[in-house]
Amino acid sequence: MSTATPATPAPEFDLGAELHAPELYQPVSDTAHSVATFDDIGPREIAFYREHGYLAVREAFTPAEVSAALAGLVDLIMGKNPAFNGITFEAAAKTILPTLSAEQRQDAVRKAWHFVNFEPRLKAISHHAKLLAVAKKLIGDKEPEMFQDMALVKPPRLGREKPWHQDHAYFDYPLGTPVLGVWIALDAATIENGCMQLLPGRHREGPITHFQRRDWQICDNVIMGTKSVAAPLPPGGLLLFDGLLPHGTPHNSSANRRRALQFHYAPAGITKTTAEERMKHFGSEGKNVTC
Ligand SMILES: O=C(O)CCC(=O)C(=O)O
Repeated sequence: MSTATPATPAPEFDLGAELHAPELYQPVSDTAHSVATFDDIGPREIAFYREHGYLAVREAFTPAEVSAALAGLVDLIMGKNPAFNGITFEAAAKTILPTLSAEQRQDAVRKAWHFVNFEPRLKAISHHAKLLAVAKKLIGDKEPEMFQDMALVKPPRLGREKPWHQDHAYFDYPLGTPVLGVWIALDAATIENGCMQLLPGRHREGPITHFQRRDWQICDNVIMGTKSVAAPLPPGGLLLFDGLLPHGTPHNSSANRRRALQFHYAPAGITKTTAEERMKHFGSEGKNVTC
């Protein structure tokens, strides 16, 4: 694994926001199953993905591809494309944003959204031929269509948790649509800086009720005490995961950056359903459950 990327020293932030209970992220193992490259994904790996709901690829992209994607992301964050306004900052940094230098603002960003049409270097990685070929296999040999692009930045010390959830709970696609999440590490992702944690195999249990708490999430009580698998990755490594796989990432408690890209793919041409229909499966209304 390559060295972690430390941040420029930034002011102390008031984290104020609810920090999660440490017991929510207790990986029993940091050995998410992985292969070295896209070329190593054959029928056995596809079968592993179907059974466990994920597969990691340690060296999916070359250092040059990672550098290009990172440079594209940093340019967007630094405001080099004035037409792009898809940056969201960490809530805890909002009040002091005007006092931060451009470099320090980089370490206050939480998310960048909908950027592929503004930044060719990010479009290139999201449409990488080997990635699309694997995506096609994982969604049932259908042409993949990317329907969501985001960068998840999780700044040092400041980057908040992304509570446990199933991505399908956010998407108005009919249940049964094969949704593939692709999470790409641009920095070394470690347990300390908030790499992905997963509940392997639990995608096969179907939708789990979500609640609006720290986020749109699975109830903490459902997760508390459950052993997870962590998926640390080197820069250029990626995680492929099923849209129904419960996953989450803890607060970045380290001094290192954890910048990642996340893309979602589904078969091209799927007709979307409605939010009401989604909530029948993922919402709590009428289900006699509390959180
Ligand atoms: O990168 C992260 O911290 C979490 C990403 C994630 O699970 C999501 O946005 O759905």
